[in-house]
Amino acid sequence: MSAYDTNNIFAKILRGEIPSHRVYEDEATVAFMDVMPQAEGHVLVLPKAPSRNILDADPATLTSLIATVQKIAVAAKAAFDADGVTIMQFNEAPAGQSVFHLHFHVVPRREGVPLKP
Ligand code: D5M
Repeated sequence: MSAYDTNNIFAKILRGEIPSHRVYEDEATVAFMDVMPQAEGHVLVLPKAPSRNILDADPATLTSLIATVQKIAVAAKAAFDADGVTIMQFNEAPAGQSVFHLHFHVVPRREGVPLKP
């Protein structure tokens, strides 16, 4: 597995070098809107700690991250009046990862509405 690249786009967002629509932040985690949403209200949740993906993340990072994922899932479901929430997370390019800073996708879902590709 490659090393963490400090110039990945989410590292730049965390450093404030490029803009994002931030919806949540605490001492360990950040959440912002996905620019290519697969459904209305698609949020990305990531740790501030520099993990490439779940394969190199330490347990403390994962503990705080999953707590924020749950908070965002509950909030997004309510905010978008959704019927459910899809949570996705990809590790390395063959598995679908395109930005190499650990993140979870939190996607509010409505009955009968498929995810956009
Ligand atoms: O998904 C990476 C996700 O990151 C993908 O859904 C698009 C999104 N993305 C890419 N650039 C940005 C910026 N600048 N702001 C917000 N969202 C962004 P992956 O899980 O790596 O396949």
